[in-house]
Amino acid sequence: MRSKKNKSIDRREFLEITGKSAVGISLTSLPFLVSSCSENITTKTTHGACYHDCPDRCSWKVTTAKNKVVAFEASQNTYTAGKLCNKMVDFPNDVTYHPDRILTPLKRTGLKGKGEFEKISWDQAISEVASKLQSTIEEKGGEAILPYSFGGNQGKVQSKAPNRFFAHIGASQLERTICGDAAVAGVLATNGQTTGVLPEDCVHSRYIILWGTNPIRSNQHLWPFIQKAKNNGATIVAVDPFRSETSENADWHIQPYPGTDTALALGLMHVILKENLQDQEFIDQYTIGIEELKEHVQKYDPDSVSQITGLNEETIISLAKAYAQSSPSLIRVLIGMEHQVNGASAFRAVAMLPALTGAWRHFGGGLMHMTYELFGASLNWESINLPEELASKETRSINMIELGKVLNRKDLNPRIDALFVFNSNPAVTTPNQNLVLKGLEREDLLTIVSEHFITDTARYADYIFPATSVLENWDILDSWGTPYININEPAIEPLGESKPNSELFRLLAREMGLTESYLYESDIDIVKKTLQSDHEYLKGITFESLRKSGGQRLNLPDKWMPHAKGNFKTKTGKCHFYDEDIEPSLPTYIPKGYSQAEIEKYPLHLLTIKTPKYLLNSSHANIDHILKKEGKPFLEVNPTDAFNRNIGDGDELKVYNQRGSVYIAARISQKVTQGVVCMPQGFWPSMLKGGSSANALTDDLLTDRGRGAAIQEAKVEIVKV
Ligand SMILES: Nc1nc2c(c(=O)[nH]1)N[C@H]1C(S)=C(S)[C@@H](COP(=O)(O)OP(=O)(O)OC[C@H]3O[C@@H](n4cnc5c(=O)[nH]c(N)nc54)[C@H](O)[C@@H]3O)O[C@H]1N2
Ligand SMILES: Nc1nc2c(c(=O)[nH]1)N[C@H]1C(S)=C(S)[C@@H](COP(=O)(O)OP(=O)(O)OC[C@H]3O[C@@H](n4cnc5c(=O)[nH]c(N)nc54)[C@H](O)[C@@H]3O)O[C@H]1N2
Ligand code: SF4
Ligand SMILES: [Mo]
Repeated sequence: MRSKKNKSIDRREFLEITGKSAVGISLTSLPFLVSSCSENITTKTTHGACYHDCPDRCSWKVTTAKNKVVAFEASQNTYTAGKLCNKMVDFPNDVTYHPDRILTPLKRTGLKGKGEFEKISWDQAISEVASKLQSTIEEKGGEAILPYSFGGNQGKVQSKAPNRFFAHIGASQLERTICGDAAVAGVLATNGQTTGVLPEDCVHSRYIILWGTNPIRSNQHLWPFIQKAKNNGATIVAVDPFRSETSENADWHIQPYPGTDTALALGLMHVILKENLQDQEFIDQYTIGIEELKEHVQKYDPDSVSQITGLNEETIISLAKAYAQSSPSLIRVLIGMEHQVNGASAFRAVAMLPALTGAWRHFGGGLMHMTYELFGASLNWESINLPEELASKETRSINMIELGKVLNRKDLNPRIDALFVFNSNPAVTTPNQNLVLKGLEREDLLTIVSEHFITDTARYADYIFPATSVLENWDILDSWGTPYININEPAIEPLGESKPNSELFRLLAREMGLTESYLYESDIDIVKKTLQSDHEYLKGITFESLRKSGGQRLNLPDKWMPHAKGNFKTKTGKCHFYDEDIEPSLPTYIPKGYSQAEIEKYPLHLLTIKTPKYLLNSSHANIDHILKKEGKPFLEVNPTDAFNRNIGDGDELKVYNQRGSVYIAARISQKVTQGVVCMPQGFWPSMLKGGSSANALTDDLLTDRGRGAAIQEAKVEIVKV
């Protein structure tokens, strides 16, 4: 069913549109040509923003002619600063016009997982799916239906509008905690809010610790600001068990054993307090629990912490002193470090350091984490949140991380009979992949997927709906990594028969005879309503202004220093070193704990992280030229571990544990310390030998707080094949 016709804007089509000759141009350079040679054609410019689950939330400008994209460029006026990342520069060709894109509804014809489908009409697809959902509800109750979605499209309309439909039909609720919840739970326990130092303000910092984050890859637009800080004299430190590109470009790379950051942070506090480097005045005025903390960190002396983290004592002492004696000092955390069983505690402990040293007093000093609270506070979320009558419904919650377990549980009452996936690709991104795939194989499971491509999840679908790309639908986009807001105006009409997620659920609701008006609000109305707010942050920001500009910075105070004078958002208004309502009351290093037999069988700690340059989670991994650029995946193995197993550079390996096996070549390097191995996350199982990718090895364990995913807590053994 895959069409071979290339629908991208090639040179010939461009010439047809402009009627002029142009040689050797790339899509991103087209606007210049259009403006210089387009007397006879009308072009239209619209503004939009990146929908990806990425902290940068870039803004862009799309030029179209005759309903075709002829130029796609980054905006200059926002954090994007004129440059999209390497994953997105060619987005119109890579996704919107890609020949493999799904443009009609599809119905399964072959066995589940085979990816064999026939085209059907929207009328047929909607009528069959609505009637199957209806009979599931009648026979088993709404909770037998599980919606499964995540950050595939972070536009508020295209991610949140479907929630109303599912809440209305009484479907099981999904705990969407695979990313960020453990990190947030940790920081909130200490500070009560996650919005600390804003990204652009790091240029004022003189000591920056990038703790468990890899901005050169995952937060690319922050990197120029970090470089600017460096040019201004800042020291850049990376704390990461993997020698990431960021670590390589830092002044100092500290490489602890994975999952030991709680101990490291407590060790730094031990040294700071012992050396009397704390800011006693800040502590007295704005924190609670210093005496309990002092007592608690006694046991995290450099010797003990050295044994837990694998760092030498001198490293721990030097880092503590250098951090406490530099000003302004900044710690940047994001998500990566949360995916450990001790993940939330690590964030909780690290978040205490700026209060201990009083770093919050100085512009550019403190903790930099997320920014979504700025939008939470200022926009009118009534536009899209569940209305009270739905929010108060009590339906069962299912944690997305346990999808494999849940689909396979026969004793669940009711069992999951229908799975509705959109904005996510769980066959690749959810832990315990083999269990997820086994669940998706269930003949008695109705699986419905809305997608751009036949992903490894969609291959198991009974019905696939074609989703519009971001260039074809309205949306409003807040941000979790910047203070910029964007609206996304459709640049072109939907291609083929694709429809936005929001429209898919309006059609289903109508077919099911639902009458409540909150199920039928139009996308543009939701966008406009979300902006209806008198909040000071939105001063000067309107639907029309955003339509003209694309993105705007929230109207924040000139110097954003949230905790210079305390003002923590905890229940006491102070920073909590100690909290008797939380178990444990102080952040404590509690490792998973393995039996001796387990350690002997699977001695290596596996990291499966976002090292690919051109993939965004599992997105874009199906695109040939991207895969070619990305190159094949490798498992990074420390020379000693390789030597002990007679493994040479480039050898084909089997990486295995009790959950699965992945076949991948070895790259022997110092990027990991002895006892740790690392493979990239994002490749699809169907593309790799053996039909498994990274998540075949990961566990569906939950984190200590936040019910997040301890995906990076996996042990494996490797053998040459
Ligand atoms: N290119 C690219 N960019 C992306 C993404 C992508 O897939 N590709 N994904 C986006 C998404 S969804 C997210 S959540 C963000 C994530 O952005 P980041 O938070 O920067 O997260 P990661 O890249 O997951 O992890 C960062 C680093 O944490 C390290 N790490 C793992 N375990 C530990 C630990 O126990 N302690 C410490 N100190 N470090 C540890 C990893 O080795 C890794 O180098 O990136 C976003 N940006
Ligand atoms: N081993 C391991 N596993 C991980 C991680 C890790 O570091 N290691 N990271 C975790 C993290 S932080 C995250 S955030 C998750 C990400 O997990 P997912 O949210 O599943 O991320 P993606 O793989 O990007 O899948 C998003 C899908 O949504 C589709 N999509 C995009 N736009 C639309 C739209 O408008 N409509 C519809 N219907 N579909 C759309 C895309 O085509 C894509 O297939 O993965 C987690 N899993
Ligand atoms: S993926 Fe991130 S860095 Fe790339 S264009 Fe989108 S928001 Fe910007
Ligand atoms: Mo994420």
